[in-house]
Amino acid sequence: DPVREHTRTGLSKAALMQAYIDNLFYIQGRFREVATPHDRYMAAAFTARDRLLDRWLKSAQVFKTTHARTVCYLSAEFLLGPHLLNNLVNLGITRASREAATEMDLDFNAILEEEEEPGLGNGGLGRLAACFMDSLSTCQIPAIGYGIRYEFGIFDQAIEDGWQVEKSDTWLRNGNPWEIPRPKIRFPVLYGGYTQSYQDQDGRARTRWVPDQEIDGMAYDTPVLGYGVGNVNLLRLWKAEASQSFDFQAFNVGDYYGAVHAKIEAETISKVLYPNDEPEAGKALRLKQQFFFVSCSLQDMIRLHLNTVGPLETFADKFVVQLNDTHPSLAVAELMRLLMDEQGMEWEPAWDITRRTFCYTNHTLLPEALETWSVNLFERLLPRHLEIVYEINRRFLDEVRMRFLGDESRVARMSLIAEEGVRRVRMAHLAVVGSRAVNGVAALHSELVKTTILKDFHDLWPEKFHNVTNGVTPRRFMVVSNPRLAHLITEVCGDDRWIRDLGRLRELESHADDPEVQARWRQVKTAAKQDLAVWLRQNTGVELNPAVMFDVLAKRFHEYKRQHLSILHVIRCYQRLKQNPGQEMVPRAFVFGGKAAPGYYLAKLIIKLINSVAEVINHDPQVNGSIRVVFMPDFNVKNGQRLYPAADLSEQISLAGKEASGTGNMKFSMNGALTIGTLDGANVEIREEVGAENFFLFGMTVDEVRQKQSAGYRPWDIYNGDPELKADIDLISSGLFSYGDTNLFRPLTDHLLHQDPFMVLADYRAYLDCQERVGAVWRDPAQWDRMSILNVARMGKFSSDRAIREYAERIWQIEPLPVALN
Ligand code: 26Q
Repeated sequence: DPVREHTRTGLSKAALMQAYIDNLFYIQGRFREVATPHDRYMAAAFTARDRLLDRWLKSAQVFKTTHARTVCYLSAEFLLGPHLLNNLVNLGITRASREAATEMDLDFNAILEEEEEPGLGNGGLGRLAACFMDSLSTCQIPAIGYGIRYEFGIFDQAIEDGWQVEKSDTWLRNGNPWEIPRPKIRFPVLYGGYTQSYQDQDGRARTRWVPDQEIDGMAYDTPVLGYGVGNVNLLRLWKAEASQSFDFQAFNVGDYYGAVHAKIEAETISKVLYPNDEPEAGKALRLKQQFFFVSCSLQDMIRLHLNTVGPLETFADKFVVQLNDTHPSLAVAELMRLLMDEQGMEWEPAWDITRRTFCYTNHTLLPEALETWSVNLFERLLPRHLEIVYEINRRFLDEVRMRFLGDESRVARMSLIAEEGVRRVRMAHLAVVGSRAVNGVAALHSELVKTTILKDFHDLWPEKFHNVTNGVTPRRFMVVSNPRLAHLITEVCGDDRWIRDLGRLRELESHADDPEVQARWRQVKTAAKQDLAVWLRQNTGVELNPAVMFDVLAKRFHEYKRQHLSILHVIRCYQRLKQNPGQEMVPRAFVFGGKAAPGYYLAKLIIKLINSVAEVINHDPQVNGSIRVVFMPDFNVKNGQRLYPAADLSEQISLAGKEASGTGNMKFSMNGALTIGTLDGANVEIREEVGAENFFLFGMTVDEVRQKQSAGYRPWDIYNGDPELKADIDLISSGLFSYGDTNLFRPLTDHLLHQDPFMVLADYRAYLDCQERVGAVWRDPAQWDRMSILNVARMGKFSSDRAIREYAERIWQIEPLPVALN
C-alpha cells in the first residue's frame, strides 16, 4: 500500500503529521484529546524511528551482501543522551517536524523535554563511545557498538542541604521506543566451576571448562543513523537473563524457589552501572559484567562470520575490535577460548587471529586507575580464562627474556601478573599483548603512555603505539544543542557543509572583526544564557543576570580536576569585594556542575563546599550584584546541552599530566567559550589550534610538576608564603560557610595543607593572575567576541569525524562504504 509506505518513511510535513497521529492511535492507543505528554513523546519517537528502520534495513542488506569489513566498538559504557532531536537532525527533518507540531498545535520543545536520557555511562569515556557511534555512521564505516543494557544507568544527582544525594535512575520505567528487543539473539555466558583435560576424537589434548553457572545474554538493538547519509549502524546492548537451556531447567525440577532465585541472580548482572570512574577493588559483579558483554559480543561476531563469510581463519579480516579501555580486555582470553575450546583451533592460529583482531585505547595515566583483578577472584569466576592468561604470559615473557637477556626486573614489570602482595592480573598488559595497536587519546597523553605507564611495552614494540586525539560530534554539541549558533554559522559561512566537514568553520575567521557579525554572535550567546538562567531559576532558585560573564566548570568531580582550585578563586573574589566594596570587578556568575562517585568522600565534600559558598555569596547583598555562584544539579548529557551554549568561560584546570584528554573542553570551545586552562590533555592541542593569544593559559607544565614533586612538594610553605591564599583557606576553616562549624571542611583543608597531591596550592597564584587577564579582556567586548569567533572557527580538528577517520586509516584499515539515500 503506497499510502502506508509514505506514512512510515515520508519526510514531508504532511507525512510526519499523518505518522504522528497514526502512532498515537496504533502504538499508544490514544485519541489526541486524551494524550498525555508522554504519549505525545512516544508518538513522535516512533515517527522518527520508522524512518530510521527504513534506512537501517537497507544498510544491513548492503553490509551483508558486500561482506563489509566491520568495526566492533566494545565499551562497558555508552552515554548516549536524548535520541529524538538528534535523530531528527540526522534525518534532516527538524524544520518539517517543528512545522508539523505547530500545525497540530503541539509544543515541540515540550515533547523533546519529555525524553528520559539513557545514562549508560559515567562521563568522558562513555560519551566518547556515543560520539564515535555518531561519527562511524556519518563517516559511513560499517560498525557495531557492543555494550551492556543496564537497567539502572548512572544515578540521578539531587542536592539536599548542599550535599549530593544519589537517586536511582529508572530510565526504562516508561518504556524505550529506540530499542528493538531481539529475543532470538541470545548467547549463553558461563561462570565458575573448574577445567578438565581430555582427548578429542583425533587424540589431541584439549581442555574442557565445566562451569557452575550459566546465564543468557539477550540482544537489544538501537539503530544509529549518520548525518545526511543512508548509513545506519547498530548499537547492540546485552541484557542478562536466566538461562533457557534445557539442562538448566531440568536441574531445577522440583526446586521452584531455587529456580526463581537463579533467575534473580542472573538478572543482577546487567542491573546497574557502576558509578565510579575509577576501578573499585575486588567487586565480583563488575568482573562478571565485563565478561558477560564480552562473551556475548564475541559469540555474536563468530555467529555472524560463520553465517556470512565462512571460515574463521578470515575472522580478523572481517572484524576489527576496538577495546574502550581495559574494561572489555577479557575479550583477548575469551576469543582464545572460543576459537580453541569451542571451534577446535590450535593455540598458534588462534593467537594469530586474536592479535590481529584487537586494538586497545588507554584513557588514563593515574596509576591507581589502572585496572587489576586479584588472581583469586579471577580463578573463582573464570578458571579457564586464568589458564589462558597464564599461557599467554608464559609465551610473552619468553619473548621478553629473549629480547632483553638477563633483565629479570623488566620481566617482572611486564608480566601480566603483578606479584607484589596478593597476585593480580594486570588488564592493561593483557590488552597490550593481545592487540595490534595501542593508542592514547591526546598527543600529550599518548607521549606519556609511551614514556611512563607502558614504557616497557613501547621499548619492545614501538610501532604498536599511536595517538588519536579525541573529538566530539558537532551534530549533538552544536546543531542539536545550539541551533541559534548553528544558524548564524551557516549564514556567515554561506552553507551548512561545516556540519559534516568541521574544518569549514575556518570560513568564520575572516568575519571575526566584523562588528555586525560580532553583534549577532553576542546576541546568540546572550539568548543561550537567558535560557540557562531560566532553567537555573526554576531548578535551583538562583537568579543570574545574562549580561554578566558565565564562568563554567562542569565535569565529574575528582581531585585531579581541581574544582577546589576554582572555588578558592570564588572565595578570593568574595573577600576582595568585602574588603573593598567600591572595587571594580568584572561581574561573574560561577556555574558548577558534576557528579561525584558515591563513595568518594572528598569529592562530595567539595560539592558541599561549593554549595555552602554559594549560599553565603548569593545572600550577601554587598556582593551578589557582582558575583553569584550556582550548582547545576544532575549534570548529564541533557543538562550539558543547556550549559555548553551558555558559557563565556570554560574552566579546564586539571593538574598537568593527569587529564588524558578531556572532551568537555572541546564542547565549550565549539560553542564560543574561551578557555582558561592548563597544559594538560587536549587543552594543549586546542591552544595550538585556536592560537596561544586566544587561550588563557596558566599553571605548571608536566616537567615542572615532576621537578616540584621530586624536590619535595611542601604545600604548607606555599600557604604561609601567600597571604591571600592563607586568608582564603582560613575563611573556610573559620566556619563562615558552615554556620560556625569549624570541623566540616577540615578533611579538605587539612588535605590541601599537608598532602595536596594535585598541587592546587602550587598553581593558585598563577590561576588568580590568569583570571585577572580574563577579566581585562572581558572589559573589551570587541576583543572578546573576536577571540570567541576565532575559537569556533579553529575547532575543526576536534570533530569526532576526524578522530574516526584517523582510526579508520591508521588503525583499523577500513574504508567507508556508502549506503545510498533511496
Ligand atoms: C573500571 C573498573 C571498575 C569500576 C569502574 C571502572 C571505570 C569506569 C569508568 C574506570 C574508568 C571509567 C571512566 C573513565 C573516563 O571517563 N576517562 C576519561 O576518558 C575520556 C575519553 O577519552 C578522557 O577525555 C578523559 O580525560 C578521561 O578521564
